Amino acid sequence: MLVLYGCGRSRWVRPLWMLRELDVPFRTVVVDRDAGDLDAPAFRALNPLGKIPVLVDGDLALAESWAMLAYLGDKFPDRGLVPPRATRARAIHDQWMFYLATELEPPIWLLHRQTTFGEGGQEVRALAETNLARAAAYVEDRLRDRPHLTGDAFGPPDIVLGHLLTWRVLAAFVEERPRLRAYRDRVTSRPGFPSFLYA
Ligand SMILES: N[C@@H](CCC(=O)N[C@@H](CS)C(=O)NCC(=O)O)C(=O)O
Repeated sequence: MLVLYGCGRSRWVRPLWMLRELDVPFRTVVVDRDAGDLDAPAFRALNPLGKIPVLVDGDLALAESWAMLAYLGDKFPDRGLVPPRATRARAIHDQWMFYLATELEPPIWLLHRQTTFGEGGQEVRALAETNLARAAAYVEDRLRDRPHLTGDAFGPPDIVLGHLLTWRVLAAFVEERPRLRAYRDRVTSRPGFPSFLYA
């Protein structure tokens, strides 16, 4: 059986959401970061980086939430959440995944680190805010005439974007942008979204 390690509102929300959307059997292992679970040798054997999420499928222990979404989509092709490989639809899907990974998440991560842990000075913060505004404007424009990032169908890019838009550090930013706010509310209203983590 598939086993997913993680906790809280961390990036494990992404594969957890995906598994719930796929409606396939899986088991979760909730780790206690404060208790040092991520440093335990057994966990480091799964992910030497000591980070969550980790998805275990037989003898495969997979790190990186992005890879998990693609793997799960390909593993359960009949669910139709990830388009078949080497198709136009898959190319667009992958384009959005990589855009989110390389252009949108990094400035949000920097803002999170600075706001929460005081890392980086004002220059770093200003750069992050500029890059965030640019990437978010592109995403907002994309959502102007389609309900989801790749078109009509909901998929992994929406899982990642939906999750990013729930980050506390973005609360005010999203509130000021009605299209992003409506999108976030719509995708996080899906039954697959692990709303119990946000109660
Ligand atoms: N690029 C990785 C990032 C994984 C990551 O940084 N996870 C964080 C939680 S969201 C973590 O485990 N941090 C270590 C810690 O909390 O001690 C992914 O997308 O899965």
